[in-house]
Amino acid sequence: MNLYTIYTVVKSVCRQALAVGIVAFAALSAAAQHYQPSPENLRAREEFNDMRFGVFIHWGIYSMFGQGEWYLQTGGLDRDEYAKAAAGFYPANFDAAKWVSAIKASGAKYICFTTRHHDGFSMFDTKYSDYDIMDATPFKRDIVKELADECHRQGIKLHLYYSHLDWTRDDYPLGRTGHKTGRKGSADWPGYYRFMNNQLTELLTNYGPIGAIWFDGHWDQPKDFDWQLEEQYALIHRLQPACLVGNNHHIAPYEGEDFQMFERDLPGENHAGYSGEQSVSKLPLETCQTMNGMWGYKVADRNYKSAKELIRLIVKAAGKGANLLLNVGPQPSGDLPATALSRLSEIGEWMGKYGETVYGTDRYLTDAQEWGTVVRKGKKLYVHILADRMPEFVAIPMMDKVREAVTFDGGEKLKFETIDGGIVLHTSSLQPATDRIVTLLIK
Ligand code: H79
Repeated sequence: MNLYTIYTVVKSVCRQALAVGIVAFAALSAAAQHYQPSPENLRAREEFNDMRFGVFIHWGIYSMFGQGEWYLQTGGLDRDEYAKAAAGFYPANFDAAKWVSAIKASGAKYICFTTRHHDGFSMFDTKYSDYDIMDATPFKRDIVKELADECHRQGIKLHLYYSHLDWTRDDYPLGRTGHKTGRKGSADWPGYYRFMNNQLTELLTNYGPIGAIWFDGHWDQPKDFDWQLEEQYALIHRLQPACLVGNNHHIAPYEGEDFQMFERDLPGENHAGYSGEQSVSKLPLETCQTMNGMWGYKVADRNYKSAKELIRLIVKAAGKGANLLLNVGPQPSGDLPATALSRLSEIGEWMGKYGETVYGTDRYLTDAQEWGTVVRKGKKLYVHILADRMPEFVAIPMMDKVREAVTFDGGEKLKFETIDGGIVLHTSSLQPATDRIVTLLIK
C-alpha cells in the first residue's frame, strides 16, 4: 500500500464517518422536533370540528357470518376456514350512490369506512396482499374506490378506518387477541410495518382527498410495544397534509395525532370501560357509538337505539365539544339494514330543522347537566332540554349576560332570572320534545 492509497482510504473512512454523523444528527433532531401541523391540517381540524355528525361503516367479509366484525376471534375460527367466505362475497346490491345519498340525507358530514379490520381482509385494490376484494372475491370491484368517488361526487368527506392489528398475517407479532386463528408465530415487525405503510400509501394516493385515517387495534400489544407511530403519521401527513390522524388506543393522544377519539363513551365519561386512561385533550374530539350493540352486521342484534336516543346522543356529544360517529353495519348483500336506514332518515329530518344548533358550535358548559346541555355559536347559546318531563326551571351556570331567551321553534319569549353565577330559565310552559331548544342571545 503506497502513501497515496493510505491517504485515500483514510479520507474515505473520514467521509463515511462524517456522513453517518450527519445522518444520526438529522435523525436525532427530527425526533426532538415536535409535530407541527401544516396550515392545511389546522384548517381541516376546524372543518372536522364543525361537522358534529358522521357515519361509521363496518363492512367486510365478516358480514357474511352475521356475527359481528370480531367473529374470527369470538368464534375461535381458523383463519383459512374463515377466509373461504371471501370466495362467496358478492354483494349484488352494493350501490355507493345509494349509501352516500342515505347518509347525506341523515345530516352526516362525513363517512368513516373500514378498509381493513382485524381479520386482515382488505376492502380495496391492494398490490400488497391477495386477501382483498379484487383477488379473493368474485365481486372484484374496488369498494373503497366506488365509495370515494361517490363521496367526492356528493361532497361528503371520507375517512378511512385502518386496523393496526391483524389476526391473519404471520408477520404481525402475536398480541393479546387472535391466538386461535392458526398463525405460525413467525413475527416480522419490520416486514409488517412496511406492509401497512405500503397500504396506507395506496389509500392516500389512489382515492383522492381523504379526510382522516382512523387507526384501531393498538391495545392488542403491550404498553411498551413500539408501533413506530411518529414515522407512520409523518408518512400520512407527507402524502396528504390535510389528512387527520386519529388512533383508537384508548389513551391520551400521541404526538402526530390530529384528533382524539372515544369509544362508546362521551369525552370525560367511562361507562364502557375503554376510556379510563384518557383525559380530554385540546384536539378536536370524536366519540363513536353503535346503533344497535355491534359494529359489523349481527343478524341477532335487533336492539337498536331509538331515533330519540340517537338524536340526544348527537346533542350531548356537541355539548361536550365532540362529533358523534354513528355506526351502521351493512348486510352481506350490500344493503344497509332497514332499521338503520329508517333511523338515518329520522335523524335527517331532525337535522334538517335543528342542525344549525349543533353544526359549527362550541362546547359551553364545564359540567354535565341532568336536563340537557348548552352549546355556543357566536353571540347565541342553544339550550337543549333533553327531557321527557319538562322541568319547571332550568339553572344554567354561565358568566355571559343574557339579553333575551326565545324558543328556537316559534321564537316565543321565555322568562329568566339572573342569579349569582348564571340564570334560571322558566321552562314550565314548554312541551317536552326529543330536544326542546331555547336560544339565549348574549351580550
Ligand atoms: O371496530 C370496532 C371494534 O371492532 C373495535 N373498535 C370498534 C370501533 C374494538 N374491538 N375491541 N374493542 C374495540 C374494544 C377493546 C377491548 C379491549 Fe381487550 C379491552 C382491548 C383490550 C382490553 C378484549 C379484551 C381484547 C383484549 C382484552
